Amino acid sequence: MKKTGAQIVAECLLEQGVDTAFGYPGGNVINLYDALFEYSDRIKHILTAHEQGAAHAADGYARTTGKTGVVFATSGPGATNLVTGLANAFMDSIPVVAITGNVTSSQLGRDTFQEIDIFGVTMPVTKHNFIVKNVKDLAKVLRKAFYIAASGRPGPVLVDILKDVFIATTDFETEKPKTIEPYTEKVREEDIDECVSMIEMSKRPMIMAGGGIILSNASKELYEFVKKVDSPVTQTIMGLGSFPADDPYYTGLTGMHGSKASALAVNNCDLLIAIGARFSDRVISSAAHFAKRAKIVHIDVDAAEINKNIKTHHSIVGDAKYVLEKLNSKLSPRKHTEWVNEVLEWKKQYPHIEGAENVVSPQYVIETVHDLVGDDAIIATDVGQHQIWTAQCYPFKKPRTFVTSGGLGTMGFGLGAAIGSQIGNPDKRVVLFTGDGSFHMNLNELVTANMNGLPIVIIVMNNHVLGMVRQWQKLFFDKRFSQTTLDRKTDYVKLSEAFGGVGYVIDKKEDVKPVLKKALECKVPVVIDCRIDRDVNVLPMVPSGRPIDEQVTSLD
Ligand SMILES: Cc1ncc(C[n+]2csc(CCOP(=O)(O)OP(=O)(O)O)c2C)c(N)n1
Repeated sequence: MKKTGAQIVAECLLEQGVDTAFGYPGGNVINLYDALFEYSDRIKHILTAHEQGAAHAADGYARTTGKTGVVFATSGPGATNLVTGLANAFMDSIPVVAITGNVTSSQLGRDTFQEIDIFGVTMPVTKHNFIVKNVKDLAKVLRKAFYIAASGRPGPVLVDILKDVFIATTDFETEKPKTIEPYTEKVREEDIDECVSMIEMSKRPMIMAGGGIILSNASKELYEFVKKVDSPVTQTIMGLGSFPADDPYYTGLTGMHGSKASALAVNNCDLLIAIGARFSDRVISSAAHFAKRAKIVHIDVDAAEINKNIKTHHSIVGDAKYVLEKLNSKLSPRKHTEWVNEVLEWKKQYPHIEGAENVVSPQYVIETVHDLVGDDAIIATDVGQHQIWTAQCYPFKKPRTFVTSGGLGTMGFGLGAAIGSQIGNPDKRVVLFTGDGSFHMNLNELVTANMNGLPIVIIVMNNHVLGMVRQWQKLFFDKRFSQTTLDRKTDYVKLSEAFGGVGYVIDKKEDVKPVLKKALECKVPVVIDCRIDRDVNVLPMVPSGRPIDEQVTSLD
């Protein structure tokens, strides 16, 4: 049947099971938006305030639903506004398909109004990208884009489509999407056996779970593996929720702001098994000192990650779920009582650093939120101290309940991501912890949350400073607080009301629970101005490049 390019885009989305997309219209996607009008009963379009917000929303939607997020933008500034969002998804391996319009073929290369080589611009921040100049290629390219975004190591894919391609017509037949099989090609029986025998020889094993566990839906298999190996387990920030935080084997977060127990366990184990983790600098700090008494086994879907940041002794390239299933089937249960007890003792000896009593401590606020919303809620964050406090003390128990910008560290990610999470999970509670700096970057998206009646609870951890940078200035720059004191005059209650929502203030400890309870009863977005002390630090912390067990535990 003959269809226009614009209709083909919509048909291909339906084919891929897409029922929700985020975006913002403009001249070079006007034909696409015109076609979407006809599909509005099957494809829900969420109009954001800004394309960056749309990209973060598509990203949050993908993280929490396990589906591919979709975002549309027009050419030029619309497309460039997506760049941070795409880079963010790229760094955290999140499947997103971005569809942008461009000028017509006859205008291409003439610095036409709103012309930008978005294909070139996004090359380093996408897993793959395409430019479509002929309508006959469109369906094939879109199908490929969805396949690439979600297969192997997921990531964002951009499809740039010339305006005349949206208008031109061609024959179109629906096709069943290619099933995405887990990546298993490189997993050899000998590799599994080698890993099993390394585990059998180990007396002090340690497991490090990364975001790859969540992406491959391997939490159940990880749980079985941990119990079988009888090993303590730590998680990277991207791995949070892949293993239940209340399990006795869990030693807490790893890395720069990780727990002391995790750092000691990593640096005293004789076998470190990292699964779906990429040994980022935030995790290993100094490669020379990381897991220095251990043989390292790296299990990852991306062969390019092996030996990139750390030299490993053995690796298995493949889908985490599949590899863990294999390992579990071959492994007989081990016992490492003495080692596990030693690690548990560290856990007792070095509990995570609590906030001060009788003040609105961020830790208390975060723990109280958990008490009120339970284990199924989705917790999003922005970037800064509030993000790390959340990662350290929110007891995540389930995958896809923590939404944070791990790799890129994007301030302004949180609100868009929370919106995408709530749209994708209408029956779940979504709470956003943000900082006064981060929130101001993209608070325009309050309009989207309100327009769509999303009951997101937004907790601004208001310390009146760019806390994380200020903390570094305290430690490394002799307290010269250059441009990190905000003291903004924003009235968050009025701000929220201006957008159609509700606002509350928390400025003493007794307010925390009642205000949160009231906020959770609202059916509209709520902004809470949660006033905390500007001198609360994120501790422990490891100065960059130092061994992870050389933690700073006080900045005074
Ligand atoms: C877009 C962007 N710009 C700058 C930074 C650098 N940065 C990292 S944390 C931080 C401070 C965050 O302040 P705030 O959002 O108030 O959170 P807090 O640390 O106070 O909890 C800054 C400026 C960043 N991560 N992202």
